[in-house]
Amino acid sequence: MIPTGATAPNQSPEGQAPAVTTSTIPALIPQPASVIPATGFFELTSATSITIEAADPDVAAIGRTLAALLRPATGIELQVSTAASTGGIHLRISDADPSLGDEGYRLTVTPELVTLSAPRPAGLFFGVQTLRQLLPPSIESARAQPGPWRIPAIDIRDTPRFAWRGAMLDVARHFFSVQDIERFIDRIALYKMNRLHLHLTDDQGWRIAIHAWPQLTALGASTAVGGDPGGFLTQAEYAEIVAYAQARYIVVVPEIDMPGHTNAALASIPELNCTGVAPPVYTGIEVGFSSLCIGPEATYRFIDDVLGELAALTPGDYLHIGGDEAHSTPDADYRAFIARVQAIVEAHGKRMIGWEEIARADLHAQSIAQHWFSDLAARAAAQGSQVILSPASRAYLDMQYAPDTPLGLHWAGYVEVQDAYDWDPAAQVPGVGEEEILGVEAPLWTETIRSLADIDRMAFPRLAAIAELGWSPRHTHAWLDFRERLAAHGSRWDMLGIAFTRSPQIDWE
Ligand code: NGO
Repeated sequence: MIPTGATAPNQSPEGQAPAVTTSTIPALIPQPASVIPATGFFELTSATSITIEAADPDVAAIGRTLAALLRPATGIELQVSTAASTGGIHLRISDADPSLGDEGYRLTVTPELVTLSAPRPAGLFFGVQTLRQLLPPSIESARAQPGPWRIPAIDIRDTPRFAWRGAMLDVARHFFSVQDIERFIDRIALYKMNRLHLHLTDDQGWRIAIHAWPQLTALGASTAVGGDPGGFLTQAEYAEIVAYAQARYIVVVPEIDMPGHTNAALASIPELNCTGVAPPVYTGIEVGFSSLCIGPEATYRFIDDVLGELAALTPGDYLHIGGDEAHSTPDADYRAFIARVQAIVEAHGKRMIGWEEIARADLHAQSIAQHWFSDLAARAAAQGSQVILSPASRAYLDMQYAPDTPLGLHWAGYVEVQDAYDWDPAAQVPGVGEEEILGVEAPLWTETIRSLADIDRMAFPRLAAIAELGWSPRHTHAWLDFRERLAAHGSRWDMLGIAFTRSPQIDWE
Protein backbone atom coordinates (compact mmCIF):
# COMPACT_ATOMS: atom_id res chain seq x y z
CA MET A 1 0.00 0.00 0.00
CA ILE A 2 1.38 3.36 -0.97
CA PRO A 3 0.84 6.56 0.99
CA THR A 4 -0.57 9.06 -1.43
CA GLY A 5 -2.19 11.82 0.55
CA ALA A 6 -5.34 11.38 -1.51
CA THR A 7 -8.71 10.52 -0.09
CA ALA A 8 -8.65 6.90 0.69
CA PRO A 9 -10.42 3.95 2.08
CA ASN A 10 -10.94 3.47 5.75
CA GLN A 11 -9.82 6.96 6.62
CA SER A 12 -10.60 8.41 10.01
CA PRO A 13 -12.92 11.39 10.02
CA GLU A 14 -11.33 14.87 9.94
CA GLY A 15 -10.07 16.09 13.24
CA GLN A 16 -9.74 12.76 15.00
CA ALA A 17 -6.40 11.19 15.68
CA PRO A 18 -6.45 8.77 12.81
CA ALA A 19 -4.82 5.38 12.82
CA VAL A 20 -3.75 6.14 9.26
CA THR A 21 -2.82 9.74 8.65
CA THR A 22 -2.23 9.42 4.97
CA SER A 23 -4.51 7.50 2.75
CA THR A 24 -3.51 4.56 0.70
CA ILE A 25 -4.02 3.30 -2.81
CA PRO A 26 -3.40 -0.40 -3.27
CA ALA A 27 -0.19 -1.39 -5.00
CA LEU A 28 -1.68 -2.58 -8.26
CA ILE A 29 0.41 -3.99 -11.12
CA PRO A 30 -0.20 -3.30 -13.93
CA GLN A 31 -1.32 0.16 -12.93
CA PRO A 32 -4.95 0.53 -14.09
CA ALA A 33 -5.90 3.24 -16.56
CA SER A 34 -8.02 5.00 -13.95
CA VAL A 35 -8.27 4.52 -10.18
CA ILE A 36 -10.52 6.59 -7.94
CA PRO A 37 -10.22 5.64 -4.27
CA ALA A 38 -13.31 5.99 -2.07
CA THR A 39 -14.06 5.73 1.64
CA GLY A 40 -14.42 2.56 3.63
CA PHE A 41 -14.08 -1.04 2.62
CA PHE A 42 -15.98 -4.13 1.67
CA GLU A 43 -15.34 -7.04 4.02
CA LEU A 44 -15.36 -10.57 2.72
CA THR A 45 -17.02 -12.85 5.28
CA SER A 46 -18.70 -16.23 5.37
CA ALA A 47 -21.90 -14.36 4.46
CA THR A 48 -20.46 -13.11 1.15
CA SER A 49 -21.56 -14.76 -2.05
CA ILE A 50 -20.63 -14.38 -5.70
CA THR A 51 -23.52 -13.72 -8.03
CA ILE A 52 -23.36 -14.04 -11.78
CA GLU A 53 -25.67 -13.72 -14.72
CA ALA A 54 -27.53 -16.91 -15.45
CA ALA A 55 -26.99 -17.12 -19.15
CA ASP A 56 -23.25 -17.09 -19.64
CA PRO A 57 -21.10 -20.19 -18.98
CA ASP A 58 -17.85 -18.20 -19.30
CA VAL A 59 -18.99 -15.81 -16.58
CA ALA A 60 -20.00 -18.77 -14.42
CA ALA A 61 -16.53 -20.27 -14.92
CA ILE A 62 -14.89 -16.99 -13.89
CA GLY A 63 -17.13 -16.89 -10.80
CA ARG A 64 -15.96 -20.38 -9.86
CA THR A 65 -12.34 -19.38 -10.53
CA LEU A 66 -12.73 -16.43 -8.18
CA ALA A 67 -14.33 -18.58 -5.48
CA ALA A 68 -11.51 -21.13 -5.82
CA LEU A 69 -8.88 -18.39 -5.57
CA LEU A 70 -10.37 -16.98 -2.39
CA ARG A 71 -11.12 -20.30 -0.66
CA PRO A 72 -7.72 -21.56 0.59
CA ALA A 73 -6.65 -18.45 2.51
CA THR A 74 -10.06 -17.32 3.74
CA GLY A 75 -11.45 -20.79 4.41
CA ILE A 76 -14.73 -19.39 3.09
CA GLU A 77 -16.73 -21.55 0.70
CA LEU A 78 -18.06 -18.70 -1.39
CA GLN A 79 -21.20 -19.81 -3.19
CA VAL A 80 -21.52 -18.89 -6.84
CA SER A 81 -25.15 -18.35 -7.70
CA THR A 82 -27.37 -16.72 -10.23
CA ALA A 83 -29.69 -15.38 -7.56
CA ALA A 84 -30.29 -11.63 -7.67
CA SER A 85 -28.24 -10.20 -4.88
CA THR A 86 -28.10 -6.90 -3.09
CA GLY A 87 -24.74 -7.56 -1.47
CA GLY A 88 -21.60 -9.55 -2.18
CA ILE A 89 -19.53 -9.80 -5.32
CA HIS A 90 -21.36 -9.41 -8.60
CA LEU A 91 -19.94 -10.32 -12.03
CA ARG A 92 -21.71 -9.21 -15.15
CA ILE A 93 -21.23 -8.70 -18.87
CA SER A 94 -24.70 -7.82 -20.12
CA ASP A 95 -24.89 -4.06 -19.72
CA ALA A 96 -21.21 -3.23 -19.40
CA ASP A 97 -19.79 -0.10 -21.01
CA PRO A 98 -18.89 -1.23 -24.57
CA SER A 99 -16.02 1.26 -24.73
CA LEU A 100 -14.15 -1.06 -22.34
CA GLY A 101 -13.53 -3.27 -25.37
CA ASP A 102 -12.52 -6.91 -25.52
CA GLU A 103 -10.28 -6.90 -22.46
CA GLY A 104 -11.27 -3.91 -20.34
CA TYR A 105 -13.29 -3.99 -17.13
CA ARG A 106 -14.76 -1.79 -14.46
CA LEU A 107 -14.42 -2.71 -10.81
CA THR A 108 -16.45 -0.75 -8.30
CA VAL A 109 -16.14 -1.52 -4.61
CA THR A 110 -18.41 0.01 -2.00
CA PRO A 111 -18.85 -1.18 1.60
CA GLU A 112 -21.94 -3.09 0.47
CA LEU A 113 -21.07 -4.41 -2.96
CA VAL A 114 -18.23 -5.40 -5.28
CA THR A 115 -19.30 -5.02 -8.90
CA LEU A 116 -17.08 -6.28 -11.68
CA SER A 117 -18.38 -5.64 -15.17
CA ALA A 118 -16.89 -6.06 -18.62
CA PRO A 119 -18.31 -6.37 -22.13
CA ARG A 120 -16.38 -9.62 -22.66
CA PRO A 121 -15.43 -12.47 -20.29
CA ALA A 122 -11.70 -11.73 -20.77
CA GLY A 123 -12.24 -8.37 -19.11
CA LEU A 124 -13.88 -10.05 -16.13
CA PHE A 125 -10.93 -12.42 -15.84
CA PHE A 126 -8.46 -9.53 -15.84
CA GLY A 127 -10.65 -7.68 -13.35
CA VAL A 128 -10.48 -10.70 -11.04
CA GLN A 129 -6.68 -10.34 -11.07
CA THR A 130 -7.08 -6.73 -9.93
CA LEU A 131 -9.52 -7.81 -7.22
CA ARG A 132 -6.92 -10.27 -5.89
CA GLN A 133 -4.42 -7.44 -5.57
CA LEU A 134 -6.90 -5.31 -3.62
CA LEU A 135 -6.95 -7.97 -0.89
CA PRO A 136 -4.03 -8.43 1.52
CA PRO A 137 -1.09 -10.53 0.23
CA SER A 138 -2.08 -13.37 2.54
CA ILE A 139 -5.06 -14.00 0.24
CA GLU A 140 -2.56 -15.85 -1.96
CA SER A 141 -1.69 -18.35 0.77
CA ALA A 142 -2.52 -22.01 0.17
CA ARG A 143 -3.33 -22.34 3.90
CA ALA A 144 -6.01 -20.64 6.00
CA GLN A 145 -4.98 -17.19 7.23
CA PRO A 146 -6.58 -14.97 9.87
CA GLY A 147 -7.82 -12.10 7.68
CA PRO A 148 -9.68 -9.73 7.94
CA TRP A 149 -10.44 -9.77 4.23
CA ARG A 150 -11.01 -6.15 3.39
CA ILE A 151 -11.26 -4.73 -0.08
CA PRO A 152 -10.84 -0.96 -0.12
CA ALA A 153 -13.67 1.03 -1.65
CA ILE A 154 -12.54 2.08 -5.07
CA ASP A 155 -13.66 2.69 -8.62
CA ILE A 156 -11.37 1.30 -11.32
CA ARG A 157 -11.87 1.63 -15.04
CA ASP A 158 -9.23 -0.22 -16.94
CA THR A 159 -8.29 -1.09 -20.51
CA PRO A 160 -4.97 -2.31 -21.96
CA ARG A 161 -2.58 -0.20 -24.01
CA PHE A 162 -1.53 -3.11 -26.25
CA ALA A 163 -3.36 -6.18 -27.56
CA TRP A 164 -0.29 -8.43 -27.23
CA ARG A 165 1.13 -8.89 -23.76
CA GLY A 166 3.23 -11.97 -23.82
CA ALA A 167 5.84 -14.14 -22.23
CA MET A 168 7.92 -16.76 -24.01
CA LEU A 169 9.25 -19.96 -22.52
CA ASP A 170 12.02 -21.83 -24.33
CA VAL A 171 11.23 -25.51 -23.72
CA ALA A 172 13.83 -26.56 -26.31
CA ARG A 173 17.15 -25.77 -24.60
CA HIS A 174 15.75 -27.36 -21.45
CA PHE A 175 12.50 -29.22 -21.35
CA PHE A 176 9.75 -28.31 -18.89
CA SER A 177 6.87 -30.54 -17.90
CA VAL A 178 3.21 -29.78 -18.47
CA GLN A 179 2.97 -29.00 -14.77
CA ASP A 180 5.81 -26.45 -14.89
CA ILE A 181 4.37 -24.83 -18.00
CA GLU A 182 0.99 -24.55 -16.28
CA ARG A 183 2.61 -22.94 -13.23
CA PHE A 184 4.23 -20.45 -15.63
CA ILE A 185 0.79 -19.76 -17.12
CA ASP A 186 -0.57 -19.12 -13.60
CA ARG A 187 2.22 -16.63 -13.02
CA ILE A 188 1.78 -14.64 -16.22
CA ALA A 189 -2.00 -14.59 -15.72
CA LEU A 190 -1.48 -12.71 -12.43
CA TYR A 191 -0.25 -9.75 -14.45
CA LYS A 192 -2.90 -9.79 -17.20
CA MET A 193 -0.62 -11.23 -19.85
CA ASN A 194 -2.57 -12.82 -22.68
CA ARG A 195 -0.01 -14.65 -24.85
CA LEU A 196 2.21 -17.63 -24.06
CA HIS A 197 4.80 -18.13 -26.78
CA LEU A 198 6.30 -21.62 -26.55
CA HIS A 199 9.68 -21.98 -28.26
CA LEU A 200 9.18 -25.66 -29.08
CA THR A 201 12.21 -26.52 -31.21
CA ASP A 202 15.85 -25.59 -31.47
CA ASP A 203 19.26 -27.11 -32.15
CA GLN A 204 19.26 -28.88 -28.80
CA GLY A 205 15.80 -30.44 -28.80
CA TRP A 206 12.51 -30.99 -30.62
CA ARG A 207 9.70 -30.85 -28.03
CA ILE A 208 6.38 -31.52 -29.78
CA ALA A 209 5.19 -34.85 -31.15
CA ILE A 210 4.47 -34.73 -34.89
CA HIS A 211 2.63 -37.86 -35.97
CA ALA A 212 3.89 -37.73 -39.57
CA TRP A 213 7.52 -37.61 -38.39
CA PRO A 214 8.00 -39.73 -35.26
CA GLN A 215 11.81 -39.55 -35.59
CA LEU A 216 11.66 -35.90 -34.47
CA THR A 217 10.83 -36.94 -30.96
CA ALA A 218 12.38 -40.44 -31.01
CA LEU A 219 15.84 -38.92 -31.48
CA GLY A 220 15.46 -35.13 -31.63
CA ALA A 221 13.83 -34.86 -28.20
CA SER A 222 16.39 -37.00 -26.41
CA THR A 223 18.85 -34.22 -25.63
CA ALA A 224 19.06 -30.81 -23.96
CA VAL A 225 21.75 -28.24 -23.26
CA GLY A 226 24.69 -29.68 -21.33
CA GLY A 227 23.50 -33.27 -21.83
CA ASP A 228 20.58 -32.70 -19.46
CA PRO A 229 17.50 -34.92 -19.87
CA GLY A 230 15.34 -34.25 -22.92
CA GLY A 231 11.62 -34.74 -23.29
CA PHE A 232 8.70 -33.67 -25.40
CA LEU A 233 5.03 -32.84 -25.24
CA THR A 234 2.60 -35.33 -26.70
CA GLN A 235 -0.14 -33.74 -28.75
CA ALA A 236 -2.59 -34.48 -25.93
CA GLU A 237 -0.30 -32.68 -23.48
CA TYR A 238 0.05 -29.71 -25.80
CA ALA A 239 -3.74 -29.59 -26.12
CA GLU A 240 -4.03 -29.69 -22.32
CA ILE A 241 -1.69 -26.68 -22.06
CA VAL A 242 -3.67 -24.81 -24.71
CA ALA A 243 -6.91 -25.45 -22.81
CA TYR A 244 -5.34 -24.48 -19.48
CA ALA A 245 -4.13 -21.23 -21.01
CA GLN A 246 -7.46 -20.59 -22.72
CA ALA A 247 -9.28 -20.84 -19.39
CA ARG A 248 -7.02 -17.98 -18.27
CA TYR A 249 -7.62 -15.94 -21.44
CA ILE A 250 -4.12 -16.67 -22.70
CA VAL A 251 -3.47 -17.65 -26.32
CA VAL A 252 -0.70 -20.19 -26.88
CA VAL A 253 1.64 -19.23 -29.73
CA PRO A 254 3.74 -22.23 -30.83
CA GLU A 255 7.14 -21.63 -32.42
CA ILE A 256 8.91 -24.02 -34.75
CA ASP A 257 12.23 -22.28 -35.39
CA MET A 258 13.51 -22.47 -39.00
CA PRO A 259 15.48 -22.50 -41.24
CA GLY A 260 18.26 -22.13 -38.63
CA HIS A 261 18.16 -23.46 -35.06
CA THR A 262 17.18 -26.81 -36.58
CA ASN A 263 19.90 -29.26 -35.59
CA ALA A 264 17.47 -31.48 -33.66
CA ALA A 265 15.34 -31.89 -36.81
CA LEU A 266 18.39 -32.29 -39.07
CA ALA A 267 19.79 -34.99 -36.77
CA SER A 268 16.46 -36.84 -36.83
CA ILE A 269 15.69 -36.68 -40.57
CA PRO A 270 18.63 -37.04 -43.02
CA GLU A 271 16.57 -35.77 -46.02
CA LEU A 272 16.35 -32.31 -44.46
CA ASN A 273 20.11 -31.90 -44.95
CA CYS A 274 21.56 -30.77 -48.29
CA THR A 275 24.21 -33.48 -47.85
CA GLY A 276 21.58 -36.12 -47.10
CA VAL A 277 23.60 -36.98 -44.02
CA ALA A 278 22.24 -36.34 -40.54
CA PRO A 279 24.56 -34.53 -38.12
CA PRO A 280 24.90 -35.74 -34.55
CA VAL A 281 22.58 -34.37 -31.87
CA TYR A 282 23.84 -31.18 -30.23
CA THR A 283 23.99 -30.06 -26.60
CA GLY A 284 26.12 -26.89 -26.77
CA ILE A 285 24.85 -23.31 -26.84
CA GLU A 286 26.47 -21.86 -29.96
CA VAL A 287 23.98 -20.56 -32.52
CA GLY A 288 23.83 -20.04 -36.28
CA PHE A 289 25.37 -23.26 -37.64
CA SER A 290 22.31 -25.23 -38.73
CA SER A 291 19.98 -24.79 -41.72
CA LEU A 292 17.26 -26.81 -43.35
CA CYS A 293 18.09 -27.48 -47.02
CA ILE A 294 16.24 -24.67 -48.81
CA GLY A 295 15.86 -26.09 -52.35
CA PRO A 296 14.16 -29.49 -52.20
CA GLU A 297 10.38 -29.88 -52.16
CA ALA A 298 10.83 -32.47 -49.40
CA THR A 299 11.74 -29.63 -47.04
CA TYR A 300 8.41 -27.91 -47.67
CA ARG A 301 6.43 -31.15 -47.40
CA PHE A 302 8.04 -31.61 -43.99
CA ILE A 303 7.20 -28.04 -42.95
CA ASP A 304 3.64 -28.42 -44.21
CA ASP A 305 3.20 -31.61 -42.14
CA VAL A 306 4.62 -30.00 -39.01
CA LEU A 307 2.75 -26.70 -39.28
CA GLY A 308 -0.43 -28.49 -40.36
CA GLU A 309 -0.49 -30.71 -37.27
CA LEU A 310 0.37 -27.76 -35.05
CA ALA A 311 -2.25 -25.50 -36.63
CA ALA A 312 -4.90 -28.17 -36.04
CA LEU A 313 -3.98 -28.25 -32.34
CA THR A 314 -3.79 -24.48 -31.94
CA PRO A 315 -6.99 -22.43 -31.71
CA GLY A 316 -5.04 -19.16 -31.65
CA ASP A 317 -4.45 -17.19 -34.82
CA TYR A 318 -0.67 -17.46 -34.87
CA LEU A 319 2.17 -19.77 -35.86
CA HIS A 320 5.66 -18.52 -35.03
CA ILE A 321 8.29 -19.76 -37.47
CA GLY A 322 11.41 -18.40 -35.78
CA GLY A 323 13.59 -17.20 -38.65
CA ASP A 324 16.30 -15.83 -36.34
CA GLU A 325 20.04 -16.16 -36.74
CA ALA A 326 19.94 -18.18 -39.97
CA HIS A 327 23.65 -17.48 -40.44
CA SER A 328 24.18 -20.66 -42.48
CA THR A 329 21.45 -19.82 -44.99
CA PRO A 330 22.43 -17.55 -47.93
CA ASP A 331 20.35 -14.37 -48.13
CA ALA A 332 18.49 -15.18 -51.36
CA ASP A 333 17.67 -18.66 -50.02
CA TYR A 334 16.50 -17.17 -46.75
CA ARG A 335 14.15 -14.74 -48.49
CA ALA A 336 12.71 -17.45 -50.74
CA PHE A 337 12.30 -19.78 -47.77
CA ILE A 338 10.39 -17.24 -45.65
CA ALA A 339 8.07 -16.49 -48.58
CA ARG A 340 7.29 -20.22 -48.98
CA VAL A 341 6.74 -20.71 -45.27
CA GLN A 342 4.52 -17.62 -45.06
CA ALA A 343 2.27 -19.21 -47.71
CA ILE A 344 2.21 -22.53 -45.83
CA VAL A 345 1.24 -20.81 -42.57
CA GLU A 346 -1.55 -18.93 -44.34
CA ALA A 347 -2.77 -22.09 -46.09
CA HIS A 348 -3.33 -23.48 -42.58
CA GLY A 349 -5.41 -20.44 -41.71
CA LYS A 350 -2.87 -18.74 -39.44
CA ARG A 351 -0.83 -15.56 -39.31
CA MET A 352 2.94 -15.92 -39.51
CA ILE A 353 5.08 -14.48 -36.77
CA GLY A 354 8.85 -14.50 -36.97
CA TRP A 355 11.80 -12.88 -35.25
CA GLU A 356 12.55 -9.56 -36.95
CA GLU A 357 15.01 -11.10 -39.44
CA ILE A 358 11.94 -12.18 -41.46
CA ALA A 359 11.68 -8.52 -42.55
CA ARG A 360 14.52 -9.28 -44.98
CA ALA A 361 11.86 -11.17 -46.98
CA ASP A 362 8.63 -9.83 -48.49
CA LEU A 363 6.02 -9.89 -45.76
CA HIS A 364 2.28 -9.84 -46.01
CA ALA A 365 0.64 -7.16 -43.92
CA GLN A 366 -0.93 -9.79 -41.68
CA SER A 367 2.47 -11.25 -40.78
CA ILE A 368 4.09 -10.07 -37.57
CA ALA A 369 7.75 -9.39 -36.78
CA GLN A 370 9.23 -9.76 -33.30
CA HIS A 371 11.97 -7.26 -32.52
CA TRP A 372 14.83 -8.47 -30.35
CA PHE A 373 18.19 -7.04 -31.40
CA SER A 374 18.35 -5.03 -34.62
CA ASP A 375 16.56 -2.36 -36.61
CA LEU A 376 15.00 -4.90 -38.98
CA ALA A 377 11.65 -4.49 -37.24
CA ALA A 378 11.43 -1.07 -38.92
CA ARG A 379 11.59 -2.83 -42.28
CA ALA A 380 8.68 -4.99 -41.22
CA ALA A 381 6.69 -1.91 -40.18
CA ALA A 382 7.52 -0.24 -43.49
CA GLN A 383 6.04 -3.30 -45.22
CA GLY A 384 2.83 -2.83 -43.24
CA SER A 385 3.43 -5.58 -40.66
CA GLN A 386 2.87 -5.13 -36.98
CA VAL A 387 5.69 -5.55 -34.50
CA ILE A 388 6.02 -7.26 -31.14
CA LEU A 389 8.74 -5.70 -29.00
CA SER A 390 11.14 -7.93 -27.07
CA PRO A 391 14.31 -5.83 -26.98
CA ALA A 392 16.95 -8.11 -25.47
CA SER A 393 18.50 -5.34 -23.35
CA ARG A 394 15.10 -4.67 -21.72
CA ALA A 395 12.77 -7.63 -22.06
CA TYR A 396 14.96 -10.77 -22.16
CA LEU A 397 14.31 -12.56 -18.90
CA ASP A 398 17.38 -14.75 -19.43
CA MET A 399 19.77 -11.82 -19.11
CA GLN A 400 21.51 -11.64 -15.76
CA TYR A 401 20.28 -8.84 -13.51
CA ALA A 402 23.87 -8.05 -12.55
CA PRO A 403 27.29 -9.72 -12.81
CA ASP A 404 26.63 -11.75 -9.67
CA THR A 405 23.31 -13.22 -10.83
CA PRO A 406 23.89 -16.99 -10.62
CA LEU A 407 21.83 -17.85 -13.73
CA GLY A 408 21.52 -16.32 -17.14
CA LEU A 409 23.54 -14.80 -19.96
CA HIS A 410 24.72 -11.22 -20.49
CA TRP A 411 25.38 -10.85 -24.20
CA ALA A 412 22.80 -8.03 -24.33
CA GLY A 413 24.03 -6.52 -21.08
CA TYR A 414 22.70 -6.78 -17.55
CA VAL A 415 18.99 -6.18 -17.16
CA GLU A 416 18.11 -4.90 -13.70
CA VAL A 417 14.49 -4.24 -12.79
CA GLN A 418 14.74 -0.58 -13.74
CA ASP A 419 16.14 -1.50 -17.16
CA ALA A 420 13.21 -3.85 -17.69
CA TYR A 421 10.69 -1.16 -16.67
CA ASP A 422 12.02 2.22 -17.64
CA TRP A 423 11.47 2.41 -21.41
CA ASP A 424 8.66 3.29 -23.75
CA PRO A 425 7.74 0.72 -26.37
CA ALA A 426 6.69 3.51 -28.75
CA ALA A 427 10.19 5.04 -28.60
CA GLN A 428 12.25 1.85 -28.74
CA VAL A 429 12.80 1.24 -32.46
CA PRO A 430 13.04 4.20 -34.84
CA GLY A 431 10.34 3.73 -37.47
CA VAL A 432 8.15 1.61 -35.20
CA GLY A 433 5.62 3.84 -33.47
CA GLU A 434 2.59 3.17 -31.29
CA GLU A 435 0.43 2.32 -34.33
CA GLU A 436 2.81 -0.34 -35.62
CA ILE A 437 3.23 -2.00 -32.24
CA LEU A 438 1.08 -5.02 -31.54
CA GLY A 439 2.52 -5.30 -28.07
CA VAL A 440 5.39 -6.47 -25.88
CA GLU A 441 6.73 -9.86 -24.92
CA ALA A 442 9.26 -11.07 -22.37
CA PRO A 443 11.20 -14.10 -23.66
CA LEU A 444 12.80 -16.56 -21.26
CA TRP A 445 15.48 -18.55 -23.05
CA THR A 446 16.63 -21.52 -21.05
CA GLU A 447 20.25 -22.31 -21.87
CA THR A 448 21.01 -21.85 -18.14
CA ILE A 449 17.52 -22.46 -16.75
CA ARG A 450 16.61 -25.95 -15.55
CA SER A 451 13.70 -25.76 -13.11
CA LEU A 452 10.59 -23.83 -12.19
CA ALA A 453 12.55 -22.16 -9.39
CA ASP A 454 15.10 -21.01 -11.99
CA ILE A 455 12.25 -19.67 -14.12
CA ASP A 456 10.92 -17.77 -11.10
CA ARG A 457 14.29 -16.20 -10.27
CA MET A 458 14.68 -14.86 -13.79
CA ALA A 459 11.06 -13.92 -14.47
CA PHE A 460 10.30 -12.17 -11.19
CA PRO A 461 10.27 -9.28 -10.70
CA ARG A 462 11.02 -8.36 -14.33
CA LEU A 463 7.98 -10.05 -15.83
CA ALA A 464 5.79 -7.67 -13.83
CA ALA A 465 7.63 -4.73 -15.41
CA ILE A 466 7.04 -5.96 -18.96
CA ALA A 467 3.42 -6.77 -18.13
CA GLU A 468 2.90 -3.19 -16.98
CA LEU A 469 4.51 -1.83 -20.16
CA GLY A 470 2.04 -3.91 -22.13
CA TRP A 471 -1.07 -2.97 -20.19
CA SER A 472 -0.82 0.44 -18.55
CA PRO A 473 -1.24 3.77 -20.33
CA ARG A 474 2.00 5.58 -21.04
CA HIS A 475 1.13 8.46 -18.71
CA THR A 476 1.09 6.15 -15.69
CA HIS A 477 4.68 5.00 -16.21
CA ALA A 478 6.97 6.21 -13.46
CA TRP A 479 9.86 4.14 -12.15
CA LEU A 480 9.76 5.48 -8.60
CA ASP A 481 6.08 4.73 -8.30
CA PHE A 482 6.50 1.28 -9.87
CA ARG A 483 9.29 0.29 -7.50
CA GLU A 484 7.08 1.19 -4.54
CA ARG A 485 4.21 -0.90 -5.88
CA LEU A 486 6.54 -3.74 -6.78
CA ALA A 487 7.89 -3.85 -3.22
CA ALA A 488 4.44 -4.83 -2.03
CA HIS A 489 4.28 -7.74 -4.46
CA GLY A 490 7.20 -9.62 -2.92
CA SER A 491 5.01 -10.86 -0.08
CA ARG A 492 2.41 -12.03 -2.61
CA TRP A 493 5.09 -14.01 -4.41
CA ASP A 494 6.24 -15.49 -1.10
CA MET A 495 2.67 -16.65 -0.47
CA LEU A 496 2.45 -18.09 -3.98
CA GLY A 497 5.79 -19.90 -3.66
CA ILE A 498 7.39 -17.81 -6.42
CA ALA A 499 11.16 -17.86 -5.87
CA PHE A 500 11.78 -14.30 -7.08
CA THR A 501 15.07 -12.40 -7.17
CA ARG A 502 15.30 -9.86 -4.36
CA SER A 503 16.73 -7.13 -6.52
CA PRO A 504 18.58 -4.50 -4.44
CA GLN A 505 16.77 -1.82 -6.46
CA ILE A 506 13.59 -2.56 -4.52
CA ASP A 507 12.94 -1.97 -0.80
CA TRP A 508 11.04 -5.23 -0.36
CA GLU A 509 8.32 -5.09 2.27
C1 NGO B 1 18.81 -14.93 -29.13
C2 NGO B 1 18.76 -16.22 -29.91
C3 NGO B 1 18.34 -17.39 -29.03
C4 NGO B 1 19.09 -17.40 -27.73
C5 NGO B 1 18.88 -16.08 -27.02
C6 NGO B 1 19.65 -16.03 -25.72
C7 NGO B 1 16.98 -14.92 -30.43
C8 NGO B 1 15.77 -14.41 -31.06
N1 NGO B 1 17.73 -15.91 -30.88
O1 NGO B 1 17.46 -14.44 -29.28
O2 NGO B 1 18.56 -18.59 -29.74
O3 NGO B 1 18.64 -18.45 -26.92
O4 NGO B 1 19.28 -15.00 -27.82
O5 NGO B 1 19.50 -14.83 -25.03
